[in-house]
Amino acid sequence: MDNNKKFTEIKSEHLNNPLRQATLIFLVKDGLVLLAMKKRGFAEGKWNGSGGKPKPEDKTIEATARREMFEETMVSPKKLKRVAVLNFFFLKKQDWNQQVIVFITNEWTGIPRETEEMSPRWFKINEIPYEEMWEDDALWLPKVLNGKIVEGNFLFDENQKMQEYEVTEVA
Ligand code: 6U4
Repeated sequence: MDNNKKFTEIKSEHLNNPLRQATLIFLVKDGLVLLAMKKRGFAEGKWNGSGGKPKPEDKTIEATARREMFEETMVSPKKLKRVAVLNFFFLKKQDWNQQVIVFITNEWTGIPRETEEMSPRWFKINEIPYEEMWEDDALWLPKVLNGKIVEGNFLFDENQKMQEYEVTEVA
């Protein structure tokens, strides 16, 4: 079966079987964006926003986003703007399938610090190191940094190479 057909089937299966969720937050100010290098586990060695999976004590996905950001970079975001809902499907590693809710904020308290899990660094928005990030980021991050709200679906193979994608601007 070709990947395109498979992609359509995988997406429709998940209409009745919601994906587990995860979060991402990007701090943005004065033409800079905070990225963090993941030091261990899933996505080790990639620059990304800060985030992770819900814990039972999180009442909302926004609470997860705030808790993860504080644990990983010691920063507490103020108002969060929800800018993307991204569904990631893996052909061979279905336990990696996830829906990532992406937020941006330009107000926070605290100064980003290195923690056991993440090493944060400010990048100019026009110097984001897309070649050292998840392959999908180049497709949606420029849009959300430009004020767009997006939805996306992405299919990856077992080597974390993207096979299929669709990104839609919703506002
Ligand atoms: P632990 O168990 O603490 O290591 P936790 O931090 O809860 O894990 P983790 O690291 O598995 O969760 O969360 C995955 C993180 O990776 C989330 O912030 C979402 C992000 N993510 C997953 N797939 C992504 C992708 N294709 N592109 C992207 N971010 C992705 O930009």
